[in-house]
Amino acid sequence: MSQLQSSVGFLFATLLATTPVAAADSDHSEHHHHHHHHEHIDYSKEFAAAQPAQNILVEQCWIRLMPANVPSAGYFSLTNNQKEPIELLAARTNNFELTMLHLTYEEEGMAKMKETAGITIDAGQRLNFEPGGYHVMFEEPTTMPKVGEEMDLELLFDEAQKITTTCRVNSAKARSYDDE
Ligand SMILES: [Cu+2]
Repeated sequence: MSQLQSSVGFLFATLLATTPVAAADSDHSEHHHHHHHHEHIDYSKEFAAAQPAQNILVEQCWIRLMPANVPSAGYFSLTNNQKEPIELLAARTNNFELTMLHLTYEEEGMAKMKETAGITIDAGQRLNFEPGGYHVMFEEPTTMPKVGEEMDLELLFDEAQKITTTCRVNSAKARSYDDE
């Protein structure tokens, strides 16, 4: 049993969702399995019922792919060209069992993580998901993507709207869409 595996039970038992990680630079390499999985809401019915969104743009989606036993992260830019605020509720992919909306933030010089229930983007605004901020977190791979391939990602919004986008799969050392 690796040190990571043996520490998981301890982490689950003792840590809250906002767990300090070692380096502000990195969202995910130190970001082991310390989420509150039981708080995760199942949106599969809402995904199935949702219709394609109009006037919401998802651009430059990329995945920072980590080894299978470590969470991977997804980033993109989201533009709300609708006349009302929109709320991003959830994300899903066929490649990972567990997909969460996550926010990295800094507190007392430490980078921390938390799961966010919904992310509002005002009319006419763009929100960039990027290292050190909002990201989609992927765990429990069912089909592990490969660097250089593409991975589909579905985003669910309020008002029963959804978007499917295609993400570039980049390596663990990537820090941007163009940084393979
Ligand atoms: Cu995260």
